[in-house]
Order: sequence, then structure tokens, then C-alpha cells
Amino acid sequence: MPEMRQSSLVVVANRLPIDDNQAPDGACEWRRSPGGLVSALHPLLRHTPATWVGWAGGTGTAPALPDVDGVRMHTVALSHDDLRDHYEGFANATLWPLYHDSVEQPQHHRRWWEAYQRVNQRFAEATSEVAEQGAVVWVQDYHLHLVPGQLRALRPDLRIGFFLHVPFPPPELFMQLPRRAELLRGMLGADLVGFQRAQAAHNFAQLVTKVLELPATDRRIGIDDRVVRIGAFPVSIDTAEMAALASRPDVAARARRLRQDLGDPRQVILSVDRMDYTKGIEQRLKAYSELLAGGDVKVRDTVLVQVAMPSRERVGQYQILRERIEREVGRINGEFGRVGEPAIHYLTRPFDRAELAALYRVADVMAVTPLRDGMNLVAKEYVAARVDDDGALLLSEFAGTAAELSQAYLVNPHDLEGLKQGLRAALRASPADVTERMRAMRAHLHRHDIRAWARSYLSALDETGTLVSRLTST
Ligand code: ADQ
Repeated sequence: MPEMRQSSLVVVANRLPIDDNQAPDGACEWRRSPGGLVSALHPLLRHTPATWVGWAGGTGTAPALPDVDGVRMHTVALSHDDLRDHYEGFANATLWPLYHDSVEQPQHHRRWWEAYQRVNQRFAEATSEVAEQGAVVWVQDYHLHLVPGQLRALRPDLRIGFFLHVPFPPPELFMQLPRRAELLRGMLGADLVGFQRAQAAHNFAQLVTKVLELPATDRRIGIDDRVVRIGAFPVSIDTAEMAALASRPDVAARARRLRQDLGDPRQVILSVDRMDYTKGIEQRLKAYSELLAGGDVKVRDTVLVQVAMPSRERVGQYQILRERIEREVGRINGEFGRVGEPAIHYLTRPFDRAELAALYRVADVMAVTPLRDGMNLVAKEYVAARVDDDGALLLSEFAGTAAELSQAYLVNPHDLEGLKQGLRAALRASPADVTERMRAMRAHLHRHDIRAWARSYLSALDETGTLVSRLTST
């Protein structure tokens, strides 16, 4: 057997940062997927012998993958049962709804918990094999809560970080989890636990005190003979890359053509969501339908473009959601549309980055109204794409982004009247007001981009500063 190559930096995430693409000749090729985390870490990973541990998609034996842009890909295999019980079950039908205010009912099954432990252990073992002595390991998200603890048991020499991309709920909700103590202990295997918002770190500290009876503040927790640090590190996007894309002449031309194709309306409202019950799509459609019914918005004047990319399609709650949304879009178009003039342009396909940038440039109002969201990168992408300082961002108070982009038109998506009022205000805002708000938000994102996020997290994790000096030297 060839000797396992080891790295001084290991990123561990449920998915590897690659997609398999069908080449024109039908052959299968692996390509770097356009994810924010990959862009954030890429400058660092390139200059360090780094490995990414994750699942490549599919079930059965793990494919051996080539390095991608100099980063080693270490695959973890998942069986059909693992996928059903760990990914679709415990991660996405227990933790995901619970962490998002239980807007859908979380489900609890003992079989799911067994799979969660088993799959986390497999990730911990795979990581242990590829991490060199004293390496820095960065574990991502709610699929892998137990990995820090399991990895510490295997490899106490490692420096371990954990970052949660989704909200971390208040004690009233988290306490419902039958295996709450194990989950908390798993996270505390890390040296640094990072969240999107300070409130989440506060919730975590409260829970650790309550459930594990450990001494905890919002910054530090004592466990065994160690101190675990906790804190907020709001994730961001590659602001410069999105701005450069949106400035390209072909993207501007595509945006102009899109506007024509939409019938040259006076105003375009855009929403781009993963099809998920946390994103508030149904509430938004209801508000829009009432604005149409009340005559506040007229179909020829204004169009709504709703991009809703299906995800987790084998999870029952997601199938039901899709049916409900499609029925409602059909109803609204049937009632308010005209021949060649639908009230809502509804699109479910994936867009490439340039098309997405063109859509952002066309949108006079970008409606991002999740019921709860760890951050929401779409809102940040829209702001980064508005190199013309134009465009109104309608943003839910319950998106992590709202803590940073306070100049957006903020709304409570649970309040139908408030949502309608917010949409009306954004549609009728004066150009001067829109520009002033957009400028302030753009200035914020310019300073707080994804590299700043990775740098601030890793400098807190890696106290010796070796990794970060490499990052900043690039
Ligand atoms: P998500 O819930 O997936 O992320 P979000 O942050 O909005 O939500 O990211 C979605 C990404 O998918 C964006 O980059 C967007 O451009 C892209 N996307 C959406 N529809 C698309 C389409 N049709 N075609 C192509 N791309 C599309 C989770 C958490 C968030 C947190 C992020 C990052 O739920 O709260 O912000 O992780 O930490």
C-alpha cells in the first residue's frame, strides 16, 4: 500500500470542494466547485501542504481523486444507509430544522443517531490518517459535531478548530435533543469553536453550563485541563471576485438582455434561494400576491424573478415544500399573469456565476427574507455585484447578514403586513436613499471579505501564527 501523504493543514467538511463534470467527450472529470469556502481557503491551501477530507457524492467505495489546484482530496465513503440516516436523517431532518427555530418539526430516530456517530467517527479516522504531527485541523458544520472530540481522542497533538455555518439555537430548543450532552462534548473537543454571530456563542456557553456544568463565559470554557475558546466569525464572500465578474462587459450585456427578455419592466424584484423551508419563500410569495391583489404592484410594471434551486430532494419535508411553492406560483401566475407576461418568473436550475452576477445587476430590489439563516451569502453577493451603487436590498432581520448590513431595508418575514410594507418601501425608495445605503454596505463588504474571515478565524486558532503569516504573505 502506498504511504499516506500527510499535511500540516486539514479541512474537514461533509462535501469535498469538487463536482464531477461530464466532459464533451462523455468522460468524467473532477473540477473545483465554486463554493465560498474553497475560495476563502484556496490562497492558504495553495501555499501549505493541505488536505481536504470529505465525501465526494455517491455511495459505495470512495473514488481516489487527483489533487485539485494543489490541494489533496481525501475521500470518505458513505453507504446508502449512511446517506439516509446521517445526511438526510440526523443532519438534515433533526439538527437542521431544530437549529432554524423548528420552523419544521425536527424528527428523532435512534437509528439516525447511531449513523451520525458512526459517520463522524469515520471522518475523524480519515482526518487522523492525513494530519501530520501538530497539524491544524478545521472541521466544518453541523454534519460533523462529534469529530473534534473523536479526533482529540485519536490525536491529542492536533490543533483543532470547529466552525458552525448555521445558527446555534437557544437552550429552550437545543435542550429537546435526546443526545444534547454528547453533541456539546463533541464540539468541545476543539480548541476554538466559531459561530456566525455572538448570540450563538452566548447560547453555546449557556448550554455548556446548564447541561455539562462546566465553567463558561461567552469567550472561554474550561474542560478537563484545557480551555476552549469560542467566538463569532461572520463568514463572507469573495467580494472582489464578484465585483470583477459583475463589471465584465459581457455580464453587463447579459443583464441588459435579461431585462429585455423580462419585457422591460419598470422594476425587477429578484430572489435567489436554495429551495428550503427556512428561506421564507412561501411567506414572500404570499406578500407579493397580496400586493398584486391590492393593486400596489402591477404586472406590466414589475416582475418577480424567483430562483429556487432544489436541494435535499429525498427529504420528505423538502418534497412537500416544493409542491406547495409550485402550486402557489401557478396560482399567482394564473390569477395575475397575462399572455406573455407572467407575474413570477420561476426558475429551478443552477446558474453559473456570470449568469448569477447578471441577474443581480438586473434586480432593482433583491428580496432576501429567510425565517432564520446562519448568514446568507446571496445578500452579500448582491451587494458585491452592485458596482453601480444602485439596487435596494430587502433583508430579513433573522439572517446573520442583518447584523452586518444594517443599511438594508430590514423586515420581519413572519409579519405579512411588515413584509408587504418593506417590499413597497424598497420599490418606492428614492435613488439617493438607495445609493447611500448601497455605498455603506459595499464599503463594509470590501473590508470584511472571505479572506478576512479565514484570516481572523485561523489566527485565533493557530496561536503560533505560522499559518496566518503564510496566508497574509500571498
Ligand atoms: P445556504 O443555506 O446554502 O448556506 P447561502 O448562504 O445563501 O445559503 O448560500 C447559497 C449559495 O448558493 C450562494 O452562494 C448562491 O449564490 C448559491 N446559489 C443559490 N441558488 C443558486 C443557483 N440556482 N445557481 C447557482 N448558485 C446558486 C449555509 C447556511 C447559510 C450560510 C452559508 C455559508 O445556511 O446561512 O450563509 O452556509 O456559511
